[in-house]
Amino acid sequence: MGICAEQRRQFEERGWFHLGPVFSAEELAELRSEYDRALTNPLRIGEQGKSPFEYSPLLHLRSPVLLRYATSPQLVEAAVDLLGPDVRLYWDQAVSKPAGAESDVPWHQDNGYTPVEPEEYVTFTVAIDATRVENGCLWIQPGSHRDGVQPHRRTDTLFYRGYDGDDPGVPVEQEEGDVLAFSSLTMHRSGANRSAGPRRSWVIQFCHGHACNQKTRVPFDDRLLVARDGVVLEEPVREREFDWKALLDAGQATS
Ligand SMILES: O=C(O)CCC(=O)C(=O)O
Repeated sequence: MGICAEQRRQFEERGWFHLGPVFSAEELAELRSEYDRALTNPLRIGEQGKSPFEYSPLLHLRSPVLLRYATSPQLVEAAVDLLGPDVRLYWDQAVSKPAGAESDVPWHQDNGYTPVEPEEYVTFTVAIDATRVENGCLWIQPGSHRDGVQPHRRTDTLFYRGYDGDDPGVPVEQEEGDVLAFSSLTMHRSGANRSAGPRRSWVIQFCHGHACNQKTRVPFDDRLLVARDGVVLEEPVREREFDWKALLDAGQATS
């Protein structure tokens, strides 16, 4: 399906766009129930004195159903349009804010964690529930992707902080099933869930096929190649074992 000219313009100018509801109602129902199943035993991440939200990395390794959705042509074709003909599934993670979860995800750029080269990759956030300001939707600083990677530091949670200024950004609400696409350089955060219902999101990231770790120069050929020469692969391949346990042991539990 890919992206249209207006979506590309928004990506380039503001750093994000709505890809739209790419899954049918039946698909979304299957995805939601599999997400809930995969999210048993999540990490609980909370700022000091605030109630936590739930976090779980790499659902696609735990569920063949979620692997199928994460590598679906609807997402991969859009990633090819944004990144080029060779694309890898770089990472995925669940961020689930149950009713009353008070903790924020602080301002950050996704490339403020592991330094990826090329620096711009893409994040797709699937809204499993509609997101609103009240239930902790994403907030974005428009155009921040044009300022390059900012220094980030660890917070007292697993998440990093890359901005301390007073730019409030703009809320970016999503309808149920909407997929929000944004740059790995776009500064974003999310707030508390003050509603009575859950706010579940599934974050899926794609990088260039030839991407590597900017510091170590090690290529990300341990991540699934999902498109080659612009063609979505029916059977994604990885050239090298993905030792995700070592990453998690080293404290890299977020993208
Ligand atoms: O879904 C959220 O609340 C924030 C997720 C996020 O910022 C991220 O995964 O990088």
